[in-house]
Amino acid sequence: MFRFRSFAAVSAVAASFALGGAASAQTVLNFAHSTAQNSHYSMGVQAFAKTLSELSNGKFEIREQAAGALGGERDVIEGLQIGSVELTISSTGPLGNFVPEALVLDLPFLFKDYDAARSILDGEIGQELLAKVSENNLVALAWSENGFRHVTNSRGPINTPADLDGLKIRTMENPVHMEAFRAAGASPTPMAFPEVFAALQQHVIDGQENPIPVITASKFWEVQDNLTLTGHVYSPAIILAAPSLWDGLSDEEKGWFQEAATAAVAATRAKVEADEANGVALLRENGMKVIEKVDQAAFQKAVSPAYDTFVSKYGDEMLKRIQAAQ
Ligand code: EAX
Repeated sequence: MFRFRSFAAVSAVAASFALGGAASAQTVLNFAHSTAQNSHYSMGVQAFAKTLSELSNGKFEIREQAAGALGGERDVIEGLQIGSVELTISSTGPLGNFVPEALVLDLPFLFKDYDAARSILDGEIGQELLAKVSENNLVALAWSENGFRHVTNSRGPINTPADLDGLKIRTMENPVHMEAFRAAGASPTPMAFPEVFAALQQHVIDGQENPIPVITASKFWEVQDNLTLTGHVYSPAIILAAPSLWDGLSDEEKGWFQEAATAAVAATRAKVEADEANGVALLRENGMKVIEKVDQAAFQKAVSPAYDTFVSKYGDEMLKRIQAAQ
């Protein structure tokens, strides 16, 4: 029988039980992402944090680690696998290095618009791909959203694919994107996102490509004069948890995390819509020259060899399912 040393010890223990376990240690979880505070990803993290805190009665506290504070997206995904980071919202850019089946989502001009992308990712195909991700020492909670990617550069206006010729374009660490820009005549330079702003500033690279929410949140107008709305890739994002976190949760707690992820996706998508509505005007106000109308078919043709390379390596079964579903 455990004997308490003093009356004070007895009353302290009794008090903690009397508060319904509220004295149970609060768990602080790092939630990392590569974009700025209050960006589309950040709004998702904030919604996740609020929902989880409410559902868990304050047991779980989310600490947002924005703007690549814990490293680039590839580093953070590796961190989830070893348990040094607990949660992230990441583009699928580097994901294919861990889950090759996810590379199909990075093919240029695959999704025709936001509605089609969201419907497919929220449906059977998306759930199948989330399960595939979770087979690779990761826990995939939900598909979120980065947005349709466009090209910026500091050399001059890009009106046609020929204008990409010889441009040093930073790409994500993604073989499909690198192949697409190589096929179009550019010189793809893979780089972790936290290094991009400085590389543009120092003209180590001429340009980069990202969705409007990232271009605006990163203030790329400070280092890029030209934007062309190519819309060449729909960039999904994904909410991932570390297995070391997930395996320690009860079934009820796992349900809380899933509900929080659902709230996060809604908040991110809402911010993407707001940025899509207002971002181009903001970029123009800050001095960028924006080309809105391009011959997308010409760009689609220029990057199409990326499909041949992809299919030769990974087959076309999932690709055809996604194309047939829209
Ligand atoms: O996920 O690396 C990229 O260009 C991504 O779009 C960015 O980190 C947001």
